[in-house]
Amino acid sequence: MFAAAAANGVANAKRRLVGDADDNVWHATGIARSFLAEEAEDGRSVTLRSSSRGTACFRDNTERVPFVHGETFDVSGDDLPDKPCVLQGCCDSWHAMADGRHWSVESLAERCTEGDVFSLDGGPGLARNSMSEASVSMLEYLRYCSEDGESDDAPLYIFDPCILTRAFREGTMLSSEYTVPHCFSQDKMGAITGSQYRPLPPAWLLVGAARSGTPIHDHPLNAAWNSLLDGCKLWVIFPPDVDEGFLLLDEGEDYDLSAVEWFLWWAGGLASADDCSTEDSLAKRLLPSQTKIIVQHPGETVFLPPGWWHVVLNIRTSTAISYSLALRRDYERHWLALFEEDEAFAVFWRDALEREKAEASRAK
Ligand SMILES: O=C(O)CCC(=O)C(=O)O
Repeated sequence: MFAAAAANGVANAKRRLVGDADDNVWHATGIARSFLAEEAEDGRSVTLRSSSRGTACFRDNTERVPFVHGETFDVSGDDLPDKPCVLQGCCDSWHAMADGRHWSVESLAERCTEGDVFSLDGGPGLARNSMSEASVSMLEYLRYCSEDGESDDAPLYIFDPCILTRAFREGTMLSSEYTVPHCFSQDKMGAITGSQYRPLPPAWLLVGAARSGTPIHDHPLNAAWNSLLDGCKLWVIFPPDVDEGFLLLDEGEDYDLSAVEWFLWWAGGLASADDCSTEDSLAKRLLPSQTKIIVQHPGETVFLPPGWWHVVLNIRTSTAISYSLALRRDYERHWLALFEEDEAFAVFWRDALEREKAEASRAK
């Protein structure tokens, strides 16, 4: 079914990411051999088991908000919650969700041109530093998900910044198959996208094999929304003022925990099997009380205000769309602090917004 050349894509990507290091580097922790993620029947919790590190249950404790496009929140996003939540209904009419699995990795592989390559992240101890260092076609990635990816401890993850400019083989733009929810349509950072202060685009296509994920990080100035189209994701989200000890960021300069290692570190903190059948799960006992846990299912959109730390694990092979933006209220709240920390950035941003406003009123 797959072209013989396909393996070279992943092999080359791995070489780009870890140089000529022994191939063992991808299997050194043994996680792939010993790891199991089980979703509860009610869809609200995930138990992670690792023979070497223990068992931990993560139970969803995050509010669901029914969402109607054009109605539920103001177009500026001013009345969005100040806490992470899950919006239900944003994706209901999206073509990307038609037939349930329209944007599954299998369907994307069929619909994308073979020559189109997508940026990858990931790899052992590399997740944060490997952004867009290598790329593969969707067909190569599909094969990776069911072959080498199964034995890689922290699998490669398509984290592609070109969703806005990509087309399927038949010419349809990817971005025409979903709609940005109206409350996220006004990005105050749009005026500085592409500049030194916002070099990365705001919109990403994420396609991740089971056990791939995004290591812990925050977006200090930007809100984010992430819609899941296929698969299942497990999120742990900490408030901006969390004690940094919970983030597991302080293990030394070269230490770069992949998402799966982060989750298993917590599992290792338990002496005996964690009981997921009660509300007294791992999260409740070990993590700070404001921690949000989300078991995200297709059609659900996670909303994150700026500054909330998050770590995300693909429990099954998953496809998602991820956007970041500066809401008007956040620009107003954070500008002064930004000015004190980085005057050049703050002034550049303010001036760009003023230019944008002047151009818009000239165009009227
Ligand atoms: O779905 C994921 O892997 C999370 C993505 C994420 O954290 C981000 O885009 O900031």
